[in-house]
Amino acid sequence: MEFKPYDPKAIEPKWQKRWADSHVFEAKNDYTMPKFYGLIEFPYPSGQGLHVGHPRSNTAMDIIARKRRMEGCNVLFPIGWDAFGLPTENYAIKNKVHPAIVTKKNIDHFREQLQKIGFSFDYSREVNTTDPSYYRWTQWIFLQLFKHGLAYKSEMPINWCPSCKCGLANEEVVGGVCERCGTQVIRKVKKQWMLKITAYAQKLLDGLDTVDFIDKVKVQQRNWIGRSVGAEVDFALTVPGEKVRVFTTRPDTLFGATYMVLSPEHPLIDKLKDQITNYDACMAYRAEAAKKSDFERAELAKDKTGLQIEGVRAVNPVNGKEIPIWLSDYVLMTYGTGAIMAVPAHDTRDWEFAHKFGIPMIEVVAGGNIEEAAYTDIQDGVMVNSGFLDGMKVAQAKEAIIEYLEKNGLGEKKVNYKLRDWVFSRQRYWGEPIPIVHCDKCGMVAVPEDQLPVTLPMVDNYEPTDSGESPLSVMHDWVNTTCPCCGGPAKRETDTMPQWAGSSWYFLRYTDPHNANALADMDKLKYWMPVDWYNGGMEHVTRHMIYSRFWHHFLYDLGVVNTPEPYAKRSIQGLILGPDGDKMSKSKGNVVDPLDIVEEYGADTLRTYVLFMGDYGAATPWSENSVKGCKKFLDRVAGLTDILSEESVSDELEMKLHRTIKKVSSDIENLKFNTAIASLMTLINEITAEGHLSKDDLTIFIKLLSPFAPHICEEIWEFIGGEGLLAV
Ligand code: ANZ
Ligand code: ZN
Repeated sequence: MEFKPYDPKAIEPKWQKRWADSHVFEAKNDYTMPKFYGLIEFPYPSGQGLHVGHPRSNTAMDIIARKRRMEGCNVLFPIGWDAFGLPTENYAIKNKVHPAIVTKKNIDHFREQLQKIGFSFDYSREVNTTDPSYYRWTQWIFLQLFKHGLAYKSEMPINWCPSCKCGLANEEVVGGVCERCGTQVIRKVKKQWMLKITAYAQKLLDGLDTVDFIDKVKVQQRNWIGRSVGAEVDFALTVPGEKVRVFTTRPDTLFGATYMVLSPEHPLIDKLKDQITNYDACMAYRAEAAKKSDFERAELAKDKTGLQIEGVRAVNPVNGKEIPIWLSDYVLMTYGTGAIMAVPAHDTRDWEFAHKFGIPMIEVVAGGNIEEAAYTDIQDGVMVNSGFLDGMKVAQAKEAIIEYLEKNGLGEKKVNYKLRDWVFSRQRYWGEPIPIVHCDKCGMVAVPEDQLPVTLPMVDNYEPTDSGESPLSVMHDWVNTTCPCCGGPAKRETDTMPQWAGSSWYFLRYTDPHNANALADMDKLKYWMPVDWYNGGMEHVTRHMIYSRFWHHFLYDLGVVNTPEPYAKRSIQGLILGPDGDKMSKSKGNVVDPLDIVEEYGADTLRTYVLFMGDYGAATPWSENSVKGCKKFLDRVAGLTDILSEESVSDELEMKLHRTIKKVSSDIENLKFNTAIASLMTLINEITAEGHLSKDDLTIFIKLLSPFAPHICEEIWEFIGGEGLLAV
C-alpha cells in the first residue's frame, strides 16, 4: 500500500471530524487523574473572523494541551465567546439587525474557522458571555460586590467619548483618545457605577509574589497599581480655621516648599469663594482644565499653565512661612488629596512651573545644581536649610519628619496607589443589565438573586441617546417595575456593564458550564482551579488581567472559589507584523488572513509556521516564503512513509532521535517552539540522508511532531497501522 500524496484538503477535515466524533478533547470527570487547565483569552467574535494573532496564541496552548494529554493528564482546554461589546452593537445599529443575531452569526463563523485549524478545544464547555444563563452569574457577582460596599454609584469626573457617547475607564483611554474610535476624550461629571478595586490594591500587589507570571507582566501590573509611600501633611491657611491637606512622597523636603498647588477642581476653591479675590478667573481656569483628559494633564502637559489664587495663602507647618497657592491642571483631583506642596528645587515638574512663573526655590538637599535642574537624587544628597533635618540623608530625614508630623498632629505616614476605582457603567444597550432597582422610598435595591438574570429587552431601536443616557432608559415597559423591597413603583437601572465584566470570571464557568445553581460547583473548582497556564497578549495585562484577579480575590474572600489567585502561570506571545514589518492594519493593506493560509497550504502548515516564524515572545514579520518552507517540511514528513523499512536508523541517528525527544519536550515547556521545529527539520534531513527508517522510528517522529501538525501525523499513524488515534 502506498501513502497517498500529501493533500491537506483531503486529510484535515477527515481528522477534525474524527476528533469531534470521538470526543477525545473533552475534559473527563475523573477527578483522580492529574489535571492540566490550559487557557487562552477567549475571543471577541468580531464580524471579520480570525486574525493571525489568534492562531499564534491558540496554537501554542494547543501544543501544550496536546502534550499534557500524551503525558496522561486530564486536560481542560476550553473555548468561549466574549461577545458583548461595541463593535457588534455598532454593526447591528448600522445594518438594522439585532446584536444577538449578529453575535450568533459571528460565533458560528469563528467556531468553524477555529475547527479548520484543528485546535483541540473542548467545545462541549463553550461559554458565551451574552447568554442569559451565563450573565445571570455575572450579575450575581455584581450583586455580591454591591452588598459588600464594593459597587457604588458616584458623581465623578469620568473620561467621556463624545463620539461613542460613553464613559470610559482610564484603561480605555490611550494617548488621550478613545481606544475604540480615536476621538479626543473629554472629562465629564456623571453619576457612574464604580467598583472599588482600590480596596484590593495591596492584595493584587502581594498576590504577584505567589504566581509564575513572565516578569514584564508583573512589572507592568505593579506600575499600574502604583504603590507609593509618603505622608499627608496639613497646611493651615490665612483664613482662620481652614486648612489643606497635601500628599507627598518627599516629606523630607518640607522646608523647601515655596508654594502650594491645588487641582482646579479642588472643593476648597468653592468653599473659599468669598475670600478668594479672583474667583471668576479661577472658575475660568477650571473650565479650561475640564476640557483635558487626565492623561493630557499629567503626561503631555510640557508647557505648564497655572493661576495664582489671590486673597488666600498657605502656611508651611514646619517654619510658619506663608506661601502662595496656585491652581494648575498638572495636579489631578483623582490622586492623593488633589493638592500638593511644591518643592521646585527637587521636583522636575515643580521646577518647570516655578521657572515659568518666577517663583523662588529653596535648596534643601545639597548635591545638585538647582540653577540648572531639579535635584531629585535620594541616595547621596544631604539635607540643608531644613532646621532639625540638616545633615541627614534623605531616607533618614523622611523618617524624622514623619515622626515630627505625627507627634505634632500635622500629618501622618500614608500609602497611596495609582490604581483608580473601576468605572463600571456604560450607557449602551449590548451589555449585561446592572441588576439594581431604584425606588423613591427605598433607594437603590438589589434585584433578588432568585430573579436573576435581568435580561435585556428585545427591541428594535437601541441607538445611543443624545442625552448620554443608556438606550435602555427609553424602553419604558422594561424600565418600569416594582420595588423588590416595598412593592411600590420603581425603575430599573438602565446602565449596562462594560465588556470587561463577562471576561472577569469566564475561566471559572468552564469548570462547570451548565450549572444552574452556582457559578460553578466547589468540588469542580477545587479540582480544576487555578488555571495552570494562561497564554495571551501584552495588551490585556492592565485591564482584563487586573480586573479578573480582583474579582477572583473578592470571590475567594466570599468563599466561592478555592484559591486567591486565578492563574498560576502567565505567558505572552509576540505580535505578528505584516510582511512589511509594520503592525498589520486594514488601511496599510498588509493583513494576512489565516484562513487563506489554511486554504492554500493547510492548517498544519499554518500551525507550524506561526510557531516557527521566530522567537515566540517577540514581534515577528510575516513571510510567505517561510510559510512555503514549512509546507515543504511537512511534504518531507509525508515522504518518510516511502523509505519505511525493516531496518532501523543507525545507532548514531538513534541517539540523535532520542536527543531530539528531550529537546522538543523542553523547548515546548519554555515556549521555544521555533527551535523545537528546527530540530525536527534537522532530524528529517539526517533520516532522509540515511535513506531508511523503521516503523518504530517513524512512530517516535510523528509523536513528537503531532502537537504541531496533528492532521498529517494522524494520517501517517493510520497508514502504518497505529491503533486508535494519536491524539488522546
Ligand atoms: C512634594 C515633592 C517634592 C514631591 C519632591 C515630589 C518630589 P507619586 O505618588 O510617586 O506619583 N503629587 C501628589 N499628588 C498629586 C496629584 N494629585 N497630582 C499631581 N501630582 C501629585 O508622586 C507623588 C508626588 O507627586 C507627590 O510628592 C507630589 O509631589 C505629587 F522633591 O510632594 B511631591
Ligand atoms: Zn421600595
